[in-house]
Amino acid sequence: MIMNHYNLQTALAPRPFRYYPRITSTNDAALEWLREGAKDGSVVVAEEQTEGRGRLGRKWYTPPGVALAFSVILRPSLDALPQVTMLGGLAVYELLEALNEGRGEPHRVGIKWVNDVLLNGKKVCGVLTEAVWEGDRLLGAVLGIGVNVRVRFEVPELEHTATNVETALGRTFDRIDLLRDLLARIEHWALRLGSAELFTTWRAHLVTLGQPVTVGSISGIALDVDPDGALRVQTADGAVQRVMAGDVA
Ligand code: BT5
Repeated sequence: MIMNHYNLQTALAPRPFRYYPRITSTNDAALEWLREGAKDGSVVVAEEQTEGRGRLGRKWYTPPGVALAFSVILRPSLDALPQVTMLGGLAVYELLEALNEGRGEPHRVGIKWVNDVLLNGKKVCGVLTEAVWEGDRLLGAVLGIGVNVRVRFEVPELEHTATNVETALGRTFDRIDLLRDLLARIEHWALRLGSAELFTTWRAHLVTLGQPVTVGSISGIALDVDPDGALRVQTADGAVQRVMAGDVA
């Protein structure tokens, strides 16, 4: 179903939300709204992003009508901030697991440290958290989530690494239904931000642990994650290094 203000209203009420048929990035609009005083749980949704972004200035591809691109405004405590990204990946993980429950075809869903959700080993979702500060006070955080529902990847750099929900699960989905279910899961975990339960559940679904990894200049075995999200990597000399951010290759 094409998104419009009316059918989103039906699915998202009573949350405050803003809908854009086309926008640079839903995180841009959400960051602005957060500074204007948006309530915790407010949502920005777009049909298309012209400058969707990932981490470190990378691009996130969001063509019109085939993806979910949205941002949720949260007001976590400072201690809970690292869990906002975990929350996003976990909510998408649970949604994808639930979609195939009771159906024959097994599929593998997993979270790749730190922010990718994989279906059958390929990236189906990315999560980008951006925090807003006033001096050293945390005003809030924007949890941006992109899910490929039926996005096609003809571009060479993505065709082997990315997938979409419909291809991987072999059936079609209504994006508005998916968004409604996902927001319910996000709210469930948002109430538990800062809890050991959120961390241990996220950790349990990480496909990265026990695997050989290279993160920046560090190579070794991914041993574990710390509650602040850092990855512990054991290098060949036996030393264990904590990595806060980066890409696992
Ligand atoms: C991410 O960054 O994975 C975070 C993506 C967050 C997107 C959401 S959409 C709503 C909100 N508004 C935004 O502007 N952003 C958020 P990172 O780990 O840096 O991965 C980026 C890399 O993923 C790119 O360099 C590509 O290689 C790859 N990529 C780009 N678009 C993709 C897509 N649609 N599906 C899978 N991989 C993609």
